[in-house]
Amino acid sequence: MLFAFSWNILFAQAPPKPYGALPSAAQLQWHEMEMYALIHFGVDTYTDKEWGYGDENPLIVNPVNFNAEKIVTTVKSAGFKGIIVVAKHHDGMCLWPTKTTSHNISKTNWKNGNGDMIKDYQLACNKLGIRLGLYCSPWDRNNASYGRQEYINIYREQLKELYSNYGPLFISWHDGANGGDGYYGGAKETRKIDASSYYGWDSTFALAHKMQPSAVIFGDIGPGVRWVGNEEGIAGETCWATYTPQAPDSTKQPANGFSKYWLATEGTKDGKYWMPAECDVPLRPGWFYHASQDDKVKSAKELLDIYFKSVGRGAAMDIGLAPNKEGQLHDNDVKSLKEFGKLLRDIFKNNLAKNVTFTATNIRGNNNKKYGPSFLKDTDRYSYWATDDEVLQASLLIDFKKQQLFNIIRLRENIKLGQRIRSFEIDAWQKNGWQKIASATSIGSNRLIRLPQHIRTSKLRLRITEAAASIALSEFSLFSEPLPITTHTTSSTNTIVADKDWKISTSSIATSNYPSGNAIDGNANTFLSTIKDSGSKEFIPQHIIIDLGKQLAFHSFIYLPAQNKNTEGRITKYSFFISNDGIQWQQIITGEFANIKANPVEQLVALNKTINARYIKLLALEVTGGNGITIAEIGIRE
Ligand code: FUL
Repeated sequence: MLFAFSWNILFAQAPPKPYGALPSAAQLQWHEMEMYALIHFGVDTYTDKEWGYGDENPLIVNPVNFNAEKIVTTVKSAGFKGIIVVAKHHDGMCLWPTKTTSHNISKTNWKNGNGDMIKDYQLACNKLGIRLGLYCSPWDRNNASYGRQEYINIYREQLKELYSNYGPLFISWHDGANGGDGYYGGAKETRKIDASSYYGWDSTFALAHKMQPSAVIFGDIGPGVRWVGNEEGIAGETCWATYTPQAPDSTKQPANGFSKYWLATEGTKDGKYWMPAECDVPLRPGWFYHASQDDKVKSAKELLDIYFKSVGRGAAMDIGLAPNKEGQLHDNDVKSLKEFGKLLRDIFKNNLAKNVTFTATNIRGNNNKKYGPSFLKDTDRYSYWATDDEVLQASLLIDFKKQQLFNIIRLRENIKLGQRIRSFEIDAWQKNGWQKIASATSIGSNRLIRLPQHIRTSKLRLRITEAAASIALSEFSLFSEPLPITTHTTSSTNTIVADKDWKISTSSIATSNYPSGNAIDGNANTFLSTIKDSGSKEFIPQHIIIDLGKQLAFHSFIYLPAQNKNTEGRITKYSFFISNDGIQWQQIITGEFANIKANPVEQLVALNKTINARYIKLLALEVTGGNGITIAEIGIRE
């Protein structure tokens, strides 16, 4: 009898068994970072593009005032714990003196061809205590062997150079854009690859794991960290740290650029792998520097909003930074980043629940010392309040003994034991009764509740309403935002020179719900669409013509695709024409709206001279998918 009794107590006090997929040591460290920056610089910085074709002369690159330490210092002041440097983008130019291709930094005049930008960043990071990660684009529009096995060997050699000379890295970043037209050593052709099999990702991942064990691997399919599925920096309201990637074609293997990436926004409840989300979003509309976007830098408040929707949902926030032609961050960017850092420090410096007493409805094995709720107050992410194995619902009461004002609640699970909690609710004591003030689902490594307004209360209650296994919560803290709460506004598109007299006509008829007038109404939320449910699925080039009413002078034109979740119908290749009679047309430019699938921001095309014309025509040659085009706005700029 005595034996059975003590056995019971002992058993009840053993730590909870981990549940489901679990994080690795590298993933745990990554979770603790929460925020980092992604630095894009290269030939595109000088050509004003988002994707280089691969034929750029490296001599155009000359960042005379580049100072890695200065950039990393700014990054640090914003509260970021790491940077990822784009070592090679799709244009193929390597920012380190690689042996794998002559298309690299040594062919520039920067530091007389002796520079190594990645080394500079590595040294600056070491000095300032910031972690380094690298992004080496799998798609290479410069390399002659792209599309063949030979290129995969070159790509792996490039990774080997990076892994052996610039580590230890915290992340190896692999994006999903691949295949398409490019220079390819002068072939200038379109090369389609089978994204499911071409890259042989398993072998590349094995290489990364072996050479950089401290690094997580990022991609559409992880395996360490998944792309959240958009470039707005926003995770799902529900965002599970576990995920099971799926291929769009179930007979094939999912791969980077070949997955149902939209499922990654929420992740998979009880998914096969621990594969938390990273939310990447550029500080400006584009990833590379464009002087035309100097006044479109996201403000500190906008960054804060993104923080709540990424870090606040258990994901990481990855903000894109774009040094300019001199190799420096623009003053507007620096200002915004510094303000954001200050805002965060001010908000989170004082945990208002630090000195309160929590009362829990259940404590594992009744052992307050080992599993009691006082562990919710320390900053250790792995000390925790736990319930008995069979207790999947429990509440915590907080009595402030006075009125307390706050608007932010932070919860964390001890993720070493997996993601266990499924849903919870929070009540505040208001005029002699409980009133529900929040409810949510996933917690995982971090969950921030930002109430729509500050609340004053003397008692608070957390109710865990569903859990897959006993509760293992590591934090419950409260904060008060010093500023009035602002709602998120997306960076505004400049007003375009639209006029009542403008007339629009399309070669393919716009659908009745999305009429052509929407493309010139100055409202980014309405759009024209020629996508049809019936008829051929194939896209046939089509155009739209705008009669400006009279001859106007302009220097550039803009195109904004529909701002909805449907990625179809965004124009990727175009030609732009002008006319004065609507009959005889002159082609002014032909080009690419790069990265528009992942990042559907306003595209500004400089025409490099003053154009005088009454009619403009945009011919869509290729789209992201679907049999038509969408246009939220089209217009000209003086
Ligand atoms: C994408 C690329 O295509 C973009 O140009 C950018 O680098 C973004 C971060 O990743 O896949």
